[in-house]
Amino acid sequence: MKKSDGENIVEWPRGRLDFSAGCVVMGALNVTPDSFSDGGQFFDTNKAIERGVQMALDGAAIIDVGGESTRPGSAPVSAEEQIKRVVPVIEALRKKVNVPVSVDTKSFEVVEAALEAGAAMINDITALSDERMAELAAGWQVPVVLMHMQGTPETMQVEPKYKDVVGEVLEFLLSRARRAEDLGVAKNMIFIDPGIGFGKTLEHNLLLLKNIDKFVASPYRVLVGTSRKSFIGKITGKEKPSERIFGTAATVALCVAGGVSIVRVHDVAEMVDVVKIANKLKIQS
Ligand code: HH2
Repeated sequence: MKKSDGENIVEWPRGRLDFSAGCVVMGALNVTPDSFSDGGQFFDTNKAIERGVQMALDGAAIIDVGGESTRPGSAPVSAEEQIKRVVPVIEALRKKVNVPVSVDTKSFEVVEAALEAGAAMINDITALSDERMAELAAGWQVPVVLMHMQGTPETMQVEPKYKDVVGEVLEFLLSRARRAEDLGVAKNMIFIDPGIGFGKTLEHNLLLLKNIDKFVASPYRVLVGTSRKSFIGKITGKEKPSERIFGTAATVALCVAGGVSIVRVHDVAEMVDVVKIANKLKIQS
């Protein structure tokens, strides 16, 4: 069941992911008024649905729907409000697209409502801090993304500190992944994510990306989200997230080369091309 055993197709009752070409793209769809990357462009339900459909046409393998911004300094959004934002979008997308729709939330109540509405995957930036979520994932037999974060979005960028960022993040993710397995989630349904930008300085982000092979060498598939993030702006001098597309492309290509299975991005059409080329050029180990 290990990924290294050549299991390239991951299939479950509500979805399927094919890794035989290498990496696949997850489209990030924020049904929020205040996300850092798209600042409310898809807050309107119909606009969000249209964007999700376009992402699938552009080659996204997963559409990740979130109703709460987690940008540095952001305040939590109630479960009730998140449900109001994401459920109509998930309900519509499950009928309109034939790729799995995931829900990006740390709230058990939101996951429950999203699964009822047809979500096929859970993306939890708190890596199942609420263990009831693992039970939901196991019960519904859906994949789960476990992401590392130091602190909370409100405070995480104040003064992130690690002795050994790569070792600590990896150890945390492995212990959460093992716990998820203990709670009944199958190994091939677990994706680990170092959480780029979540309680990390520029140096921390670079170290994690340069050492992504250590995560890939684990028994779990790896997801990475670098898209339009501020560390890219710090290097390129691009203030506006929408000007960070080429910077994002560099990180995506290198993640693919490093063996990452899923990249979470906003610019789906562009990054699908990057991934297709990088998948072909990847030196097979
Ligand atoms: N990054 C963001 C949100 N969710 N999930 C995972 N697994 N990994 C990530 O790196 C990740 C994530 C932040 O990006 P975005 O959703 O565009 O911004 P915001 O939180 O402001 O809505």
